[in-house]
Amino acid sequence: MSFIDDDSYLSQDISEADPAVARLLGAELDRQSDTLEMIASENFTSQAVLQAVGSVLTNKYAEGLPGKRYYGGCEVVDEVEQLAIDRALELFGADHVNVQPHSGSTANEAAYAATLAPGDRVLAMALSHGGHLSHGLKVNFSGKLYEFHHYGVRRSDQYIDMDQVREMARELRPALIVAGASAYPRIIDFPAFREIADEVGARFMVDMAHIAGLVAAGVHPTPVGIADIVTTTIHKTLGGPRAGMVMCNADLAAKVDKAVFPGLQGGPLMHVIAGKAVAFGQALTPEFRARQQAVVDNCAALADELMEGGLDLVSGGTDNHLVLVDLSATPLTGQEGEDRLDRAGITVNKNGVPFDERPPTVTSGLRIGTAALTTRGLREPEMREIAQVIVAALRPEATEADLEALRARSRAVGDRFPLYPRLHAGTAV
Ligand code: DSN
Repeated sequence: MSFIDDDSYLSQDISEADPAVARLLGAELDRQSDTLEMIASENFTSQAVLQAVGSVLTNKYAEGLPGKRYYGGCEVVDEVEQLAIDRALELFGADHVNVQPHSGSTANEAAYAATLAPGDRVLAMALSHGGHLSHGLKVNFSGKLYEFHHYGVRRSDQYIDMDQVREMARELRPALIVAGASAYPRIIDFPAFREIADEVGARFMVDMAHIAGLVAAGVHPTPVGIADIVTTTIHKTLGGPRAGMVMCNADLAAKVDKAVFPGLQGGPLMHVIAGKAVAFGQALTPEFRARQQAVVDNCAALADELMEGGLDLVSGGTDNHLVLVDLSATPLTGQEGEDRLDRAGITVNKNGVPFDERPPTVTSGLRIGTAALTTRGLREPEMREIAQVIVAALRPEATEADLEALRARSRAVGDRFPLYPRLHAGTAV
């Protein structure tokens, strides 16, 4: 039997092996194509990354690091991981990187393990002001293992309150200060954080997950070389596979590597590390840098048009890839806003706004990002049109029929920018 006639367990196409899952994969491809994806932490990764992540590297155990593994047969995956490491270092200019963390949370866990002892004091941004659950939320491992305290944004302009950061740092003398956010639309002043950390003798960590692509392209100041340790995901603005990594100064290298393995993880996901290598290679190109600039320009155009339409934005605008719409002055909650935009063909998430009086399950805000649609090819004219759709959908008097018409309008915008045409045609592996 020739290979191509082989219909054994190992060679069956998913459409034969598991029609139920195959149908769902097709349905999700259609959903992503037929709607406008504006969740600020999402992106479309390249077909090349999808191929790497769907490769035979998923079969391989490779506990350890390149050249120092606990398994045989690692000569190929050693080269893969070394490529990912070399490209990450070229992209961000760090002393050291560990590319094995499975996620952003694991990367943060490793960074804490490398810099803290259980019970140590940490100062980080409050989740309710735009931080992240792995920055010390009580029900998260971070909040259980370490003594987190939280700073926030000023009521007056909703920018990070650096005076509060300094006062809290002086009073609490934390072992670590963390900067980084999942819902903050402004540039973070890393040198100002560093100065405070130095004054109180704290280590300084940055979780740049949301802005990593902007940092790689030089359209947001880099924390690398300023912070002792920098964590990120790979799949947000950076546009790679769903995963994380940790970069650090040379003095923390061994601690970071040990924290990741054997501290937190067993075998690294070599197929995902191959996807990281591909994504970093793509991020080193001038095309990627131009696209990251477009992400920011698109977001500025979106913000401008949303405000023109009468919506309030947290901090009055944006410097990066996301805006936070504050619905407090409208009759709508964040949940209702999310539902309405969903019906209008635009996918976003409800999000708390600073000093929100509604619970996190409802919220008074919407987080809207431009990374995914920019990758898909949309530019400022489309962003302005989408902002008009958003404004119309959030009008209190908008009816079901209006939302239906807006959905058709969103679909028409998206249809001008086909997503993964080769996957739709079934010609890609
Ligand atoms: N869940 C991510 C986000 O949406 O920002 C952060 O991990």
